Amino acid sequence: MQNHSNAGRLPPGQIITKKLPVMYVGDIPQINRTEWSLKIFGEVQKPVLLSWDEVRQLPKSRYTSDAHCVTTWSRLDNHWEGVSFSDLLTLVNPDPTANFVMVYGEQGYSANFPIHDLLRDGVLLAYTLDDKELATEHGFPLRLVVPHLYFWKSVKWVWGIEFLSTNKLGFWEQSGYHPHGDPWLQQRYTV
Ligand SMILES: Nc1nc2c(c(=O)[nH]1)N[C@H]1C(S)=C(S)[C@@H](COP(=O)(O)O)O[C@H]1N2
Ligand SMILES: [Mo]
Repeated sequence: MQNHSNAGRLPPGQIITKKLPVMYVGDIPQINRTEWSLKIFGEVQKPVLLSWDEVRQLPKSRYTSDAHCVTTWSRLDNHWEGVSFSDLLTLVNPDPTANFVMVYGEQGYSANFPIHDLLRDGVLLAYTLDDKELATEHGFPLRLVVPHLYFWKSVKWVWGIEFLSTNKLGFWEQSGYHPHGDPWLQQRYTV
């Protein structure tokens, strides 16, 4: 399946898939945008609770990136649109000691990051995929996209972003997934 233009884009041990599979634990939550909000809290100067309209009024970023699932599928060239993590960060002004971030999704899902990973190009809180409103199963209304880490880190149905001075482990990271998850280094599991 790999053609010339994909050379060097596939991390070791990965296989290309054409369609983006749907992966989740628990149930697919049905979220009403008018009742939904995004909470940004923790070690910050100014915690915020953003409504859907407020999120949509923030600067819009677009980024095309590849998704690499730890179960070995990769889907190339996903077109995402949303708010960049750096734009969200300026709203809350994190404390200088806030070197880590936990991102929370519905149903107890979460993923942990060193803050510098989220400040890289292409890290978005996305609301469209391939020019269409995010489908329910892909994380409607808002999902995280962190293209340079395994896709389990790209939390769907995001409701919260917490800034922390110490690193905690997220949902899968507590169950033996690698705390960092770099697909180029095959940081898949720790057990
Ligand atoms: N809230 C939540 N986010 C999640 C998951 C999940 O189970 N719950 N699964 C993760 C995993 S393992 C992958 S591979 C991607 C899959 O995203 P997709 O279903 O849009 O392809 O979502 C990630 N984000
Ligand atoms: Mo995954």
